[in-house]
Amino acid sequence: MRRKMIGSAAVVGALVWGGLTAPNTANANPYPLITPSLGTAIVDGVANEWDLAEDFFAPLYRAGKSTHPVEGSVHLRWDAENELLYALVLPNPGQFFIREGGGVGHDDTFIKLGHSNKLIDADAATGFAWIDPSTYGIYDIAYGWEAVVSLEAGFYGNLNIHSQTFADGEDQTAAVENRAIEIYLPPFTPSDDDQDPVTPPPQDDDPVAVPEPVSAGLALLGLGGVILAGTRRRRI
Ligand SMILES: [Ca+2]
Repeated sequence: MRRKMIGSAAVVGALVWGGLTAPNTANANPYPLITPSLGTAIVDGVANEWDLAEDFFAPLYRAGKSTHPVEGSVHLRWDAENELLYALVLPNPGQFFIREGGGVGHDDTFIKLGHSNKLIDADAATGFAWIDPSTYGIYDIAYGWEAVVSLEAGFYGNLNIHSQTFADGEDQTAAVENRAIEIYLPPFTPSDDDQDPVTPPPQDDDPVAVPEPVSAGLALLGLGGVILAGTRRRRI
């Protein structure tokens, strides 16, 4: 019986200990593999602020099919505080995107949720910029593009990024896999540096003094107790 009680106490102790020391998972990211880099960018058609490896998010496939050739890459940064998603979309090295011409229009270059909720396309007056635009035969071309869109934090299962590229001698659709990939945009959580410091209560440098009369009174009470105890002891 005692062994059992000891065992139970040990289990309870372990639970308490575990509860006190378990990592705090309340703010843990549930989707780390589909979360873009955190940060911002400048949508100006110059991509030198991007880290292509660190910010890589997904490939672009011909016709949006992962069994087809890769035609480019999507790089993303998430500004959680302002709920802005920045994108850098690039063709393969040596290739280019078609801005317009040959049946391709500016509305063929876009970021959508699903097929109909367009967040931005190349016609946008702000929040979109081509990289190194020029011409090639009948085409207006560019070597990539930057864009920024406003999105609420959360999980999306249908991010659709699309551009037209030129490969194997003709224009090709380049899109994320199945034109719908998952992405998680974590909510903004202020870092410790952003929080207001806790102001400690004012401290009085002078030590707290015990008033003299009280101290004297306590001493007299103590002396009285000693005398009383001695008196009782003599009577026994
Ligand atoms: Ca830029």
